[in-house]
Amino acid sequence: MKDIIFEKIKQYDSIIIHRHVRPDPDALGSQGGLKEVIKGHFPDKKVYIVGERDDSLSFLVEMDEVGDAVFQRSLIIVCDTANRERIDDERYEKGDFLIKIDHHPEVDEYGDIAWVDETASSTSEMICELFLEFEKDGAELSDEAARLLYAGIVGDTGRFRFPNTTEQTFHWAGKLIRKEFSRPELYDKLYEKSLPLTRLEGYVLSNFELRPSGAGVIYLTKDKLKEFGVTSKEAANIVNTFSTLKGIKAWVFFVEEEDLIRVRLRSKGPEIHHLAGRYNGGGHPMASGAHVLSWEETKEVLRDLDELCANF
Ligand SMILES: [Mn+2]
Repeated sequence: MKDIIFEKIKQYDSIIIHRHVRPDPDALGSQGGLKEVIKGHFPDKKVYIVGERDDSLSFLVEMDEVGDAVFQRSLIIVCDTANRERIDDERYEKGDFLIKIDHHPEVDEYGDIAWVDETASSTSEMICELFLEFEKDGAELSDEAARLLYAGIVGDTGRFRFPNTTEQTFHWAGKLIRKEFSRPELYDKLYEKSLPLTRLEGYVLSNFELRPSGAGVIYLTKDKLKEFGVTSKEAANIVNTFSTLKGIKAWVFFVEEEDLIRVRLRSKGPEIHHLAGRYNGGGHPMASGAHVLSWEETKEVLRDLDELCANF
């Protein structure tokens, strides 16, 4: 599959790379890293990355402006996005040829070619694998590509702590850190927290519930977020805040937004992605997202999570 993708990249003069909405470091790292890899080896090609700007992660990479007309003659590559609804910038449909590169469980088969590897820690790790094709052709990995891919791997593995971290992950991390970029600076920027978010974290730690099943739960209403001056998206950064609690198996953050309640699920035990799938969501076995439309419905989610934890 990697060789076919490399051939496709060779064929096109114009390539547009997408990723999922509400990007995380892996989405941006794989997207930006792939652009760097292609530009590094094929400097004459036009390579663009698209999607909404994310202020908190703009230190990683900035998006490009691309006119509608460019899409028709372009190869489109979508990184780190399991289903079509989550692709940022729907103009991906207008492209000449579509490639999906992803490590989430396959829930929506899209693309003229799809390379899905659930055993990869991150899409950034997959881009490292894809780089091997470039290397065979004489390519060198740039420092900037290494910085971005490393950030993506660090993001999706929780700094190499999550069980998705494999020998391959360390192999690639080892290669990437030989390049010139500051890891301390990268970590500082990835994990810095604002004062309001730190205060909210204090609130979460004091108020979450640990249930007899081993499930943890916290409710963050719109009013609560407003009181602390934190957005729902920012609150996503503290979803692991009580993960080290003794006896906890899985947990959920219910975060109220304008017209829905976001369900952020994490686990150290039972697989929770099927549960997420039943509530308009999906994701990885140990990290998933979903949403419901009422507080009433959160009770059903919690009941399901209790059952998973009790049976684990
Ligand atoms: Mn990812």
